[in-house]
Amino acid sequence: MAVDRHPMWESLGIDLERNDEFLGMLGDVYPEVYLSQPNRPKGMAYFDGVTFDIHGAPIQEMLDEKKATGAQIVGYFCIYVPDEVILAAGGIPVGLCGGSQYSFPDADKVLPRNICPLIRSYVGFKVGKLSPFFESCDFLVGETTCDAKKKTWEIMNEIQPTYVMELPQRKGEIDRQLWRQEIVNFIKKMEDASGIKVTAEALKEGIRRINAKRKALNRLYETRKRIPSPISGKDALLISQLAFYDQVDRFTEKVNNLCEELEGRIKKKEGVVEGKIPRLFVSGTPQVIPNWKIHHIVETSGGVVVGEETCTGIKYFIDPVDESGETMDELIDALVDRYLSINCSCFTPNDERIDQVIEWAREYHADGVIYYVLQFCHACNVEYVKVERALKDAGIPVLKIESDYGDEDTGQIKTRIEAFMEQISQ
Ligand code: BJ8
Repeated sequence: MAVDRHPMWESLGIDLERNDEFLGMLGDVYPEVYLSQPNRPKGMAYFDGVTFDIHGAPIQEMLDEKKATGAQIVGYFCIYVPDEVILAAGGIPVGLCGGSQYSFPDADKVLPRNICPLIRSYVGFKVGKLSPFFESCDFLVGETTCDAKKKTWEIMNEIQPTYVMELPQRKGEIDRQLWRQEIVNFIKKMEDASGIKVTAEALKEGIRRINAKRKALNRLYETRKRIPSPISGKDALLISQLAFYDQVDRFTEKVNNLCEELEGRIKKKEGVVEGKIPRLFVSGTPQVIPNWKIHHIVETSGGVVVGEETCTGIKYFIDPVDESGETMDELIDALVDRYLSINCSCFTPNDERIDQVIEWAREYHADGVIYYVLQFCHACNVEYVKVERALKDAGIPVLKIESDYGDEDTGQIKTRIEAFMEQISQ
């Protein structure tokens, strides 16, 4: 029997009526988008369960851990924030970006409407008291990436304590020094908040645990390189999205279990869909749960998404942190190196990202790339000029889709994606 989560939500001050309404909507959409897919791997049952109880079990688990150990629950919004440090101070990291338009009216009370939907969504969840993740957090960690996020932290800090890491926008030596100092400062912030001294041993263990998670995700994505892919793009995307919410070690184990099943399918040359179908690779802005729009359109139009270059994809798990260091200095250097190797559009120049898109599109045997831009993400939008040029030079077809979280443009996007798939299938 399902556990009644209302007492827990009430204790967190959640708007119960609207939370029920939001979860009801999710409960209506999920079967249509996910459970209706044919030939799903059995291992997806675990991830379905997490999604169905997304505002329940993961929250209760965090609150129980906090009660037992005094762990700080730390909300973050960008993959540059090193969750290894949060773990090393006995904390619980949780990703808080927003993927739903449900909370837009709440955000509009404190922010202009014409901003990136990802930001508008998470601000709305906070303002409207719609997210038990937010309400469980001791503090938030923002970062100086795009302008919209950077300025939003000032507003967020008026509502919930928000610590900001200064991320450089170039990758020279001076930038490296700045980022190193920012990681040192963040360690101090975690120590002050938790009352726990971060030792080299604890940091090494945090790195080991997050590396294990990244390795499991990498293993999952390796299976998607196969023709035919043993898993749908929607299912793989869901797992990448849940990586920001689920308990680290159990999530790692469940992803590895699923990979065993997928590797078994590969041995039997079994795909999630049989026959030759267009393979698409998605590049661009992150797709936060429950934003499954592009994948759903592709996979209900006869194609399959075989990889995502985004932060809810390869960028999150590629390149583990070097675990060989023994001292704090060595481990911090390893964190600096690894995190500065992420290629966000906020950096200039950012040519490594363009090379990566081409390299990964090839590795994943993609027939074409969908470049997905959330409305008002100027960095990602402008960077497309160079990405498009490079992809065309490499002979890889590309389609740019700019969209937000609404459904109004679904029909138009479907028509464009269908035409694109037809063109690349010839
Ligand atoms: S490393 S992509 S998670 S900043 S989509 S809020 S950039 S306007 S999410 Fe991001 Fe870190 Fe970069 Fe990744 Fe701004 Fe663009 Fe919105 Fe964005």
